[in-house]
Amino acid sequence: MRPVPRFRSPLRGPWLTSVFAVVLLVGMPILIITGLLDRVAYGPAQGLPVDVGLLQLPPFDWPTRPSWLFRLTQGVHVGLGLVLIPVVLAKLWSVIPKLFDWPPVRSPAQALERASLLLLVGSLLFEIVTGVLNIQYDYAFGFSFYTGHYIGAWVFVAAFAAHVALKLGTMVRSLRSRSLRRELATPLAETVAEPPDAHGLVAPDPAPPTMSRRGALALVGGGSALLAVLSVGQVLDGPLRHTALLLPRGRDHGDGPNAFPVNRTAAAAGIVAAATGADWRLTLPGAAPVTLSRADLAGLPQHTARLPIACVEGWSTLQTWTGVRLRDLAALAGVPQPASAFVESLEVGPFAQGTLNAGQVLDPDALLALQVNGADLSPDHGFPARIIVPALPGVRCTKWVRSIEFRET
Ligand SMILES: Nc1nc2c(c(=O)[nH]1)N[C@H]1C(S)=C(S)[C@@H](COP(=O)(O)O)O[C@H]1N2
Ligand SMILES: [Mo]
Repeated sequence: MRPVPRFRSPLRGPWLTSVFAVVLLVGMPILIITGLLDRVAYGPAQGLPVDVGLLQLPPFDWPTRPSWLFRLTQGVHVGLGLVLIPVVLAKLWSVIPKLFDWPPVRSPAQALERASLLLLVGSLLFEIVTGVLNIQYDYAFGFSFYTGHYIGAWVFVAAFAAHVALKLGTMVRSLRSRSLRRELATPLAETVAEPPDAHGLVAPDPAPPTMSRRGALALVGGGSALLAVLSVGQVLDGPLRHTALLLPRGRDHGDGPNAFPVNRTAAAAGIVAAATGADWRLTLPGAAPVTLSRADLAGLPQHTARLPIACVEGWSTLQTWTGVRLRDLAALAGVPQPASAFVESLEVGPFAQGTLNAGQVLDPDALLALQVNGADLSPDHGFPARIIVPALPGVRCTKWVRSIEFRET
């Protein structure tokens, strides 16, 4: 392949590209698997707006144990996704001459390789942009984040698998061409270009180095470390939350029992005080519908559990919730062994309803919570009552609950 004279960095070459590649080869499968698991956690019952056809995952019931399961898969997915961004950008920089490969098509095989690269880079940038915008709350795109990010992920998985199959041998050979330990000991003054390569990555007339290879690796690693430090606070509670500079909801939430992140405030959800006052009733629809006031609920046996809320945006928090067990409500409604429960909120909109599977209803810590940390729920956290279930994605922990229908089939 003809090298492109325009790109003259003496650092560019198959070895450096392969170092970034091997990091991505380890990181991407973890990112993909945690992403798909999160999708399963949302569940087929979540009623995704678009039918994804063959890309539907085999539905299995997301478990309720360990209670931190979703907190882990979601935290790893968002955290690792952020940390890998500098590596992705560095790897793209390292292969930039390939984008200017000329003539663009020389053989059917090479055309196929270029097309797969276009899909690979395109889908990866799409996943990064939609993912980052989602955790920053900016649902700026005109399509559903869940569907877009999911379909983009499958395009990426296919292109990534093809790319690994085509390049694995080259990567291993290139990694063996130099010693990492020696590179880490090589200062700027002794930095020279890699020998000319068959891929056209190495500049034919390299410019003098302005940075050593170890400097370049430190720059990329430092970028990743900085992203890690700025976002880890959102998944940890306590004072570290103040360091979550990248996350708009990750930081300060005042004092008191209800001082933890709010996804959407009561005002933003259109919940008016009149609807949650003395006239509020919980309805359990069925053959003989049951209606309960908040005082009725408070008079039932109460159970307390320490459970996380983990949001798809990446933040999470562990709190102590008190309320009525969902399985007690199911028994009250005359459906002691429900196959599912359909929950509706006072709110109108995309978060207004959700379905729980049998395990999520029957878990002894699955609650219709009335209190958190010993105080009544605040309006923003779902007063008069909200769903909280171990390992259930935050988005399904419906606030301002109006009715729960326990279903036999
Ligand atoms: N009715 C309703 N319930 C809701 C939401 C909502 O917008 N409306 N947001 C969900 C999301 S995405 C999350 S992460 C949790 C957050 O709960 P919190 O705001 O009490 O922390 O509530 C969930 N329950
Ligand atoms: Mo969320």
